[in-house]
Amino acid sequence: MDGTLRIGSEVAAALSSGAPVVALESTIFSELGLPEPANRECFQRVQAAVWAAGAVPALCGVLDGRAVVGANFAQAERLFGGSVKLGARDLGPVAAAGLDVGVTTVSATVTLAAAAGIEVFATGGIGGVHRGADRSGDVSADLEALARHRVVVVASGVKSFLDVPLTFERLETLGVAVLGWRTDRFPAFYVRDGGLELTSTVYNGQEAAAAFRAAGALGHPGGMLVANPIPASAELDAAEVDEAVEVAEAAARRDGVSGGDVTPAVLTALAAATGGAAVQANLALAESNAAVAAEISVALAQNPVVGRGAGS
Ligand code: PSU
Ligand code: MN
Repeated sequence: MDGTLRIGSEVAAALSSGAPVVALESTIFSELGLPEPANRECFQRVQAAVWAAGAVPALCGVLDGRAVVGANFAQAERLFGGSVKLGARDLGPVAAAGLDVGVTTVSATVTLAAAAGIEVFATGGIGGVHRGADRSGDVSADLEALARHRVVVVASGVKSFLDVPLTFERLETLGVAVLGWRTDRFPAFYVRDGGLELTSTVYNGQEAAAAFRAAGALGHPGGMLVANPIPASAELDAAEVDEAVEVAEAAARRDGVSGGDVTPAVLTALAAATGGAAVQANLALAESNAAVAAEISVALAQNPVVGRGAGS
């Protein structure tokens, strides 16, 4: 490696011994994803959930012109304060330009995970097809990244401010399998049932790992989405969420927000519109997704691909 990609020592040791590792994005832990101090609490809970299941967390981001996979404490602190949001396409240019701090979205983090040889990634929700995308063309690069890299992505579906049915269709078009984690309904982030039926369900890490290994053995080139509904105790009321989304989107439109700024702006407005309930829900589902991802990574580590070492 020429130094453009730096793998933290604990993560590097885990990867070389075939131990389970879970990649984490940094956008959700920055002000673009969660307000202070919920961002730190979220990271602490996510990290603890990964450790508790016997895996090593690998927080990803860009620091001083290098992609970091497995940020240490000081590096994590810098990432939490980051305000430059990076998609997959941004990685090369910002590394070459020597960007000081950049937070990685799902698309960028999945790309880095694949480059580092990490097979599992956990987040809150993935990006998707925005409402009105027929005119704006706003479709998150997260979807293409899932299709392109052999990484299991654990998320609570897509946020309800996206077009959930269109996002679901796009995942099919892109060849991304969606496995429900103990559910046959596609979750919609703050709510457990996004109104769409899934064709595959897995009940534990072994089953998810088996599906991923089989897909790989059969030559499927891309990743897989494991859709884990928000814990029932943290679920928000669907009607209230819809109402808050309307308010948040209207505010974003009024302020002329577009492109990559849309998601952070709507998240901030949603937090305000729900009196913080959306933030608490976000923490609960992120923690749950981390636990599921860690369980899957443990199962994958017990069943490595023969003839393919870590990092290749
Ligand atoms: N969902 C969340 N919190 C977030 C995001 C999604 O609950 O912070 C971030 C993720 O990093 C995701 C990105 O990859 O938003 C998608 O942004 P866009 O729609 O601009 O592609
Ligand atoms: Mn977008």
